[in-house]
Amino acid sequence: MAVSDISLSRRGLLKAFSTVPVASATSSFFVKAAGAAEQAEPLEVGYTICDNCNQMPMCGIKFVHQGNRLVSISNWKEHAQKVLCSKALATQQRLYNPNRLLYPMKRTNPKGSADPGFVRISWKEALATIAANIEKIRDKYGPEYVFFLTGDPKEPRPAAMRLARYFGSWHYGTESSIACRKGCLLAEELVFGAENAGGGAGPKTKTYMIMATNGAWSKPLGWINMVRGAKKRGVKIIVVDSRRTKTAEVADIHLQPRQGTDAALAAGICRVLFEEGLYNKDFCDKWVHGVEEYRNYCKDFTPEVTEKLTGVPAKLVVDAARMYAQGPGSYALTSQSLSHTRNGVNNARALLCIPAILGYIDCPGGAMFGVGPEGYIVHDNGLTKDFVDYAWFESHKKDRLDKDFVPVWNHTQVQFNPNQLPEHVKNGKLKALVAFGFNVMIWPQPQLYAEAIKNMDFACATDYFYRDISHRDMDIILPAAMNYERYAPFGNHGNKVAVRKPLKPLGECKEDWWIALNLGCIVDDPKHFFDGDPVKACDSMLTKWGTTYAEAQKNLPNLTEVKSQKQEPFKYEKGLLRADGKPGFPTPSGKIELSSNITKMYNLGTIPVYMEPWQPTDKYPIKLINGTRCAYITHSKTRSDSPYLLEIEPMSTVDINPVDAEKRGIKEGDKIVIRNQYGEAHAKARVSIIVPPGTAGMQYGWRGNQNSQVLIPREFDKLSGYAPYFETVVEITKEA
Ligand SMILES: Nc1nc2c(c(=O)[nH]1)N[C@H]1C(S)=C(S)[C@@H](COP(=O)(O)OP(=O)(O)OC[C@H]3O[C@@H](n4cnc5c(=O)[nH]c(N)nc54)[C@H](O)[C@@H]3O)O[C@H]1N2
Ligand SMILES: Nc1nc2c(c(=O)[nH]1)N[C@H]1C(S)=C(S)[C@@H](COP(=O)(O)OP(=O)(O)OC[C@H]3O[C@@H](n4cnc5c(=O)[nH]c(N)nc54)[C@H](O)[C@@H]3O)O[C@H]1N2
Ligand code: SF4
Ligand SMILES: [Mo]
Repeated sequence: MAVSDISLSRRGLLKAFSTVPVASATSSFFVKAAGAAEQAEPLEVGYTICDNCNQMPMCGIKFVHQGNRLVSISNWKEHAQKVLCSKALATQQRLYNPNRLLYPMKRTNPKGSADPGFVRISWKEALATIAANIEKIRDKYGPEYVFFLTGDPKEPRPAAMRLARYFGSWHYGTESSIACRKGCLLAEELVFGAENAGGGAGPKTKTYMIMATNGAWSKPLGWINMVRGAKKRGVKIIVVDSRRTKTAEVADIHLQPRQGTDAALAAGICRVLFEEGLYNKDFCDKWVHGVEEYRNYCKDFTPEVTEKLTGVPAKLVVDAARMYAQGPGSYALTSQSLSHTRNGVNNARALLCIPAILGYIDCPGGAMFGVGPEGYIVHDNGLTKDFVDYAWFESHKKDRLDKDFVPVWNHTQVQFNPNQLPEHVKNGKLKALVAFGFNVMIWPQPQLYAEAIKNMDFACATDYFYRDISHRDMDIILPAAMNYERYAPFGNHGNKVAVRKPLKPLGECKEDWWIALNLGCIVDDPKHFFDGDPVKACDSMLTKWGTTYAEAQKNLPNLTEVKSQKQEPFKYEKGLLRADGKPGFPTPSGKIELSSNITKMYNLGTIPVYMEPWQPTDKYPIKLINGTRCAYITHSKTRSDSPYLLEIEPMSTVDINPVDAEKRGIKEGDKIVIRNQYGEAHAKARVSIIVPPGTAGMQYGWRGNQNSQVLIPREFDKLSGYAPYFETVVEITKEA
């Protein structure tokens, strides 16, 4: 049987759906569905966690099922994140999408064939084949020649990382080591020595700076309600965003820098704080390293120079600095946008210097460091340090292939940055890929990465769907159970955990944790893999926190409280931030570092300097922000999986300012072509003031000739190794 990528048209998909007995979110269908099967099994309640925007921790879903059939979903009111968005409602359609991958598949035609000839095989054959292939490579070359990768899905990560660990490969990467929050996390670690993306505006917060995040569309709905609530209480809100977003519309001051110029804006704001004596001198003297160096650097960034570089009016630069200084202030740092330019990490570091010199860190009303149960390190890095043997990954950093490419990343991160995959495969350094939820379109110039994967000795992936562009030249594709059908992982919210009461998987789907653990049982000692049981794997962490999966299930619908560190201010004074227990921050100097000792060590500068981003040219006069988030889309996923969401936007849509549209004779809804020296992509125009003149904005992730990743060059930030997805310049024309 040959499978093709989602081949049904939207109408075809909708038609297919009408035959699938799943309820829509409307109550009329619910009643009908329930009534029709009255004689059969009773209606029961289940609980799970939404995964449709790939964030962690996610929102809770309560669902009604009849036997193994999902009937309806609703807010899980006792959960920490309880208001579901459009993408969550669409997970019902995703679950019963007729194109779901339901069985393990193996390719039967040679790589590169128009039809890969995938045929159904048993789990036994699938796992044995994968194990045999990667063991052969381990025996012949070494375990590090096998590259383990998870895409944006966060839920498979702890199990996948554990598999890499006990297989013996330190080449474990994720979407976050390719292009996501870890670029900003790296900035936070360079400045504070630890993760601190800010947080909400608490009861003691007086001023709140939202740094390049449009949480109205990118975060669970509670976030924008938090911002609106703060505004009502009189908190002064400053939004730094190159577009006029829903979030920016709540602001008291909206600073709208030209894309990629945030380091100049931050230097301009810090200059005002220094010159007017508004910064916290005592805090800086005691706890901040590099103040004089940065202060000297900022001297050139007068409000007028700042205006020239960033486009932000000089008066607003001054007003914003004075307003934010009336703190205590908090902030929210973007998950991704700032990090997706060639100077991305420095742009993020520079913005973090503002709250740092004001002393807004780890104090009441300011930005606190996160706390959690023992060893908790969020799912990105494996849930707990013990679970993935963090220390082992630390000890192998210098063996990793990214050490010359991105030495600062290599020094600070346990995940391998695989953005040079084409080079590593060409040089024979990576020979096999074991992937979980992987999308080749994550990369700039994705065709080069697809080619690299084709040239590997062996490749396999787990996914909800067969994705032609990512999977066609792989050897084995495995069907992953969806969020309604799995136990692992549990959710974590501060001192509470959320477990699930799931359905049985459709077809022969298996949860990612089951797949990773059972593969682990073959290639290594089953004791390391809990005999292949995801619940036992969860219990290895939960028992340390004072509960078990079964106990937490008994508490449903309530979340279960676990032993956890208490949140408290001034942890740095009490020696609670550093591994050695001494007061201070976990940086080399023990202070907040405006001037980084780590970047200095690798001759990559000291303070976060401004670097001019690529400028529009006569030929390519429009700056393209290629990939902002939008409320009803997640990356490449929701395009074909959920007809509800395609109804809202059936094709790639580019925001273009009315001035630019008029110049080009483009009207709302016109088909357009976006071009630059690297390639072209097709889309539809939305004429909108969300973008300023000279800038266009779009979502990435559309397939075929709408794939905008071809427009991005492989030029990487020297600190993070991330691609400049948001920095490109293009021309946009009406399609002939
Ligand atoms: N131009 C541009 N490029 C970007 C970005 C941008 O803004 N612009 N953003 C970057 C960022 S921040 C991110 S996070 C990435 C997006 O990262 P990607 O990894 O590209 O994200 P998705 O499109 O969600 O693709 C993930 C794949 O995993 C599958 N999947 C989903 N959930 C599961 C699961 O639980 N298990 C399994 N086995 N499979 C699953 C989906 O079906 C899909 O095929 O793109 C990055 N690249
Ligand atoms: N609905 C939905 N939610 C999601 C996702 C999704 O796909 N869909 N993906 C999740 C993932 S993986 C991630 S990483 C997060 C990302 O979450 P966010 O970081 O909030 O996402 P973006 O919308 O990409 O970027 C935020 C804002 O940065 C602005 N911006 C772009 N470039 C610049 C610049 O140079 N300077 C300044 N100051 N502003 C700039 C953009 O205009 C945009 O409004 O969202 C997560 N949430
Ligand atoms: S924000 Fe929406 S898609 Fe994301 S986890 Fe919550 S309900 Fe799901
Ligand atoms: Mo991301």
